This record gives sequence, structure tokens and C-alpha cells, in this order.
Amino acid sequence: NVHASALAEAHLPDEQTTAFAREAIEDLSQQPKKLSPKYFYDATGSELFEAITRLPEYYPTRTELAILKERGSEIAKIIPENAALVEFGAGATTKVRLLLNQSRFAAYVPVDISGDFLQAQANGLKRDFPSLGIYPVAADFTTPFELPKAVASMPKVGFFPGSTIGNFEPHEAQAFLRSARQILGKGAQMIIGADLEKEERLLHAAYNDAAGVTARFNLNVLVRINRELGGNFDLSAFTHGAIYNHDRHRIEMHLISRKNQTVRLLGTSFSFRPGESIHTENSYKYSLDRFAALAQGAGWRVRESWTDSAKMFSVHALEA
Ligand code: AVJ
Repeated sequence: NVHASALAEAHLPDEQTTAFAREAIEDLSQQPKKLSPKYFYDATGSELFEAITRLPEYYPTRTELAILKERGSEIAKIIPENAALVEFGAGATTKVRLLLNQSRFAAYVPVDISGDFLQAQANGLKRDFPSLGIYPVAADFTTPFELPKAVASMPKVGFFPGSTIGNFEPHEAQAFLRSARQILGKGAQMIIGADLEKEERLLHAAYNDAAGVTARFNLNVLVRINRELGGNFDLSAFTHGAIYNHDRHRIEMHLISRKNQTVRLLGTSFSFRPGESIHTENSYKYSLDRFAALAQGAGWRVRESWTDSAKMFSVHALEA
């Protein structure tokens, strides 16, 4: 491995670091330059995201939680008894605890790439829900995976909260929904959160918070490249910027070069013009109609769509 010495300080297993290196070099070689949002989430990035969810300007997390609470009995009504709850991605357990408290589930299947995270999550839940069967699956949920044998005969309920689906391009979002339907099987239900289109001012504030937490979250991907891939990004030479792209219904996060500069990373040089950006994330916003069309195109039937009274966020119940 030619990059072995530069990777000596890596904090990820070797193959993951190599994938990060390969992807970072390829994405920074593109015009316009980009980096994948999945690399935001090391330990620091996950903490910064948790801090974002508590910001006054960042409405999605608390609004989705309020919808799940307020609609708890309606949600419970569409969930069959003794079902297996399959969560795509494993984050904070706040939302899944709500569902587990509201309905009688026989099993919980969190699916996430990070095995460590899954174990910690499973341990905490086991204490509070001792009779719940917990079957973590360490897998990339964007590609097909198999459900544990133990839940084969149970009705399935998929759960994909947080508007994580907004990180996908629309065609990827549809492919994900199609694959989730295949994995969960016929008759399955799915509870999924999607951020709604709204006044630009509110979107702008949510992704350019006054305290600068989102800026630190965005810049953290450069911190990781420096530490894990031996890069030499000067953090003070890049600024955070999030803009709303009306035509494509998405917030875009960028890291913008303040000056002419060259950055080296694993033997490759990347030159930046003043104002040149690295596009680090898309966060798609869906109207209720556009989300329903996406789900229907993936073979799901929309049973219900709930929003808060200010129409900031939506939770959809789908049936396979
Ligand atoms: C975790 C993808 C739902 O798009 O709102 C928050 C990530 N980025 N602030 C989002 C994020 C900047 C978040 N998702």
C-alpha cells in the first residue's frame, strides 16, 4: 500500500481509511470539487451534529419528535402487534424509544455501518426494554442486506427518521425506497421523516446558525482529512456557506476557499481559486406531493402524511 505511512495515524480500520482516501482524492479532483457528507460523522462530527439538533434555528429534530409524539396513537394503530422494527441508520435512540413505548414490538433491528455505535445503542435499549429482541445488523443500508432469521416470520416496520433521505439525490432516494421495500417484504409498513420545503429565510438560518456550530460541523471533514489522511488543509482559509438551491429544492453546504491556495493530500496537489468551493452536502426538501410521488414510484402506498401545524416537517406512513 503506497499510502501506508501517510495513513499511520488513521482512526478507522484500514480498509475504511483506504476507501475514504480514494473517495476524497477522486471527489476533490472533480470540477466542481466535492466531498461526501458521510465523512462528517466521526466521534467529533457526531457530537457536533447532536449539538446542531439542539440549536434554536435547527427545527427538524425537535419538530419530527413532536410529530411522532403527537401522532403516537395514530402511528400505533397502523403498526401490527409483535412486529420487528427495522431502523435504517443508528443515531440517538430518542425517536426509536418513542415508537417502542407506543407500540408492542417483538424485535428491534438497527442497521448501521458502524458496529461500535450499534453495540452501544443495543446495550442501552436492552436495559429499558428487557423483553425486546435486539438484532443489530452491521451493513451499509444503501445496499441490499438480509434481515436476521429471528425476525423472518414477524411483520416488518421500517423506520427512517431525521430526513436522512434528504442527503440522497432524488433518483438515489427512490432506489433506496425500492430496496427497503424489497428487504422488508410484502405487507411491510414504513415510517419515514422528510423535511418540507419552506421559506428560504428559515432554511438559511437552520444551516447557517448564529453560534457557528454548522460551520464547525462542515469544517470537521477537513479536520478528518488532515488527521486521518495526512492532508494539510488550513482550516482558517475556508469558510462555511449554506445556500438554498430553489430549482433543485435543496440546501447545499459548501466550504469556500478564501484565497488562492494549494493543498496536498497523499501525494496529490489540489489548487483552489479564491471563492472556489468544495460542495460537501445536499439536503433535499420535499413537498408532500413530491414525496408521495417519490414513494409511489418506488412501489409504496402512502397511508398517511403528518406535519406540524407550521408545516415545517413531515412524517409519512407507507405500506408495501
Ligand atoms: C442528518 C442529513 C438530516 O440535512 O439537515 C444538519 C445534516 N447538515 N446541518 C440535514 C445537517 C447540516 C442533516 N441530516
